[in-house]
Amino acid sequence: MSKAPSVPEGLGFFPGYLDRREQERLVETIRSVVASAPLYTPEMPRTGKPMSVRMTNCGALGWVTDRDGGYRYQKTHPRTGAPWPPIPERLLGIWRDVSGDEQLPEACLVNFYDDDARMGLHQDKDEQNLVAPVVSISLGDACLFRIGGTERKDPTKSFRLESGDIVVLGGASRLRFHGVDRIYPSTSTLLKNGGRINLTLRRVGLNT
Ligand code: MD3
Ligand code: FE
Repeated sequence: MSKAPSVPEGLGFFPGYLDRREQERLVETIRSVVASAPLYTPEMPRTGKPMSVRMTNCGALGWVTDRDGGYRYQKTHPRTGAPWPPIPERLLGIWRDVSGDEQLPEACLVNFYDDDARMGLHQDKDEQNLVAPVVSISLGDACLFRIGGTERKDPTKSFRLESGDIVVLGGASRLRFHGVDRIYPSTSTLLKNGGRINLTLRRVGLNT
């Protein structure tokens, strides 16, 4: 006898990993990142269509996209030209605790979703390193997260991600298509003005 696993292979789902106090501390930490590296509106490659999610980064490298340059990692903020601020020690600690990876992340993408923002189904493959896991931290309002297979047409499963949840995408899940279908407004009191923050910690370069 065998049955299909209820969580896709290679996906570590840790609901409620961060308690309220730790979530509040992280929000303060992210506020200081955003104070030096402001959220901005990224553009889709080629069309220049604005994304609904606003973004910034911390770490040696940050993920950016615009009409002319497309998806890429770079060392500086696309609006201010300044280097990204360092990844706060608190986030490195979470990475050490959950990633199972020996090396530290080089990039932390900060996604901010307002009530109407969403993220279409996509694969994360702009990293040279597609072996290291990605660690995702959710803060603020809940969302409906969807994850499929390695082909766009593969069947998908949906999960509600709540504030304080951590997802580790490794192994067979690292190249799965995934996206955020919707935000559930006013489902958390963590962010005074509402919305959802997602942090993704990543290794970008090859392991040395
Ligand atoms: C599955 N962010 O930034 S996090 C992204 O909630 C991104 O903001 C979403 O997709 C968000 O690229 C989803 C969960 C996540 C992150 C990376 C993945 C799922 C993943 C990489 C591979 C497979
Ligand atoms: Fe992604």
